Amino acid sequence: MKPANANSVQVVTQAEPLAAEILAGLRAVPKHIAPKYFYDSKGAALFDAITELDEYYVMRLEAAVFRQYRSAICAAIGTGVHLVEPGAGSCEKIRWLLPDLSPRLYTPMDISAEHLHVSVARLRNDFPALNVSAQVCDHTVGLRLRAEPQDAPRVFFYPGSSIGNFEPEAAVHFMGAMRAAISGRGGLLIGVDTKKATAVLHAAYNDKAGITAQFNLNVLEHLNNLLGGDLNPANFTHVARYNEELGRIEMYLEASRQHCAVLAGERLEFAAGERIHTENSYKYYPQEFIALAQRAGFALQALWQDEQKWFSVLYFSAD
Ligand code: AVJ
Repeated sequence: MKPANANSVQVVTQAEPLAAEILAGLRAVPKHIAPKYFYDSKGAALFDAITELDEYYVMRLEAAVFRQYRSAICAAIGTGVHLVEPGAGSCEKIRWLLPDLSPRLYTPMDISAEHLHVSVARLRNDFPALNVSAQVCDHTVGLRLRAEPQDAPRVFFYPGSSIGNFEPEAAVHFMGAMRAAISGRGGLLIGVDTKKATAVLHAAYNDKAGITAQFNLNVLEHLNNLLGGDLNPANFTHVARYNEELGRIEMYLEASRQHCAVLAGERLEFAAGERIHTENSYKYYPQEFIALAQRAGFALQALWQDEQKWFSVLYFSAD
C-alpha cells in the first residue's frame, strides 16, 4: 500500500527575499553571488556537460564507486527507508541505487519546480513501483519535511560533493539540520571530493573546451532574467583557482574593464579587475570530513573510495 503522501509534488514556500539577497551580495565587498544561482535550465544543462568532460573526474569517479560498491551501499542503508535527496536536480543519481534499494518513499528536493517535475515524471515512468513525494524548496535555507511515513528510517542522500559549496562550519550546520530531521534510526549517504594535486583540480575547473567558463558566466544571464538587468558576460572572464591553504576551489567572474550595469533597478559599478566570487568547492580528506559529520551528530558506518582515492562515498548513521 502506498503512503498517503506518495506520488505528489509539494511546494514549500520560503519567504526568501530573492532580489534583496542577490543585491546585498553584489553590493558587498568583495562582491559575491551564491552558487545556487548557477542552476537555471541553461546552467543545469551546462553542469551536465561539465560532468562529461575528461578533466572533470568528480561525477565519473563517484559513479564508478557506486557501480563497484552498490550492493554494500544498499546493504548499509537497509530496506524500507524514507530516502530524502536535497538538490536532486535530474534525479539521476538515485538510479544508481535502484532497484537494489527499495525505499518506502523517495523525496527529491529541488529549488527548480520545472526541473523537478520533469525529472520526477521520468523517474516514475522508469520505476513505476517507486513511491515519490517531491518537494520544491531551497534546502540551503532549511529542511521542512512531513512526518510521514512515521515508522520508516529517514536516510539523506547528498551526492556529488555538493557539500563542498558550504563553508565547513555551514556544512556542519546543514548536516545538523539533516540530523535533526531524523528521529530514531536513520543516516546520511554522502559523496565528497578529496584533496589532491593542484594541477588535477585546476584542470577540472579550467577545462580546455571552456564549458566551466560558460557555466560560470551564465549566472549573469540568469540574474538578468530573474531580476531584470543588463549584466554583460562579455565584460567578465572566468577565474578558477585552488586555494591550497583552505582546501577549496574558488571561482570568480573578473571584470575585464571598468563598467556599470543595472540589476533590479540598482546601478552596480565594476572596477577593472574586480571579481565577483561565485563559488567555493571544498575538498576534504575522509578523516577531515568524518570529523565534521561527527560534530553534526553522525557516526561513520562505511567509507568507499575509487582506486586513486580521489573521491569518497561515506555512510553515516544518526548517532
Ligand atoms: C556541484 C558543487 C559539486 O564544485 O565541482 C563544477 C559545481 N562548479 N564545476 C563542483 C562545479 C564548477 C560542482 N558541485
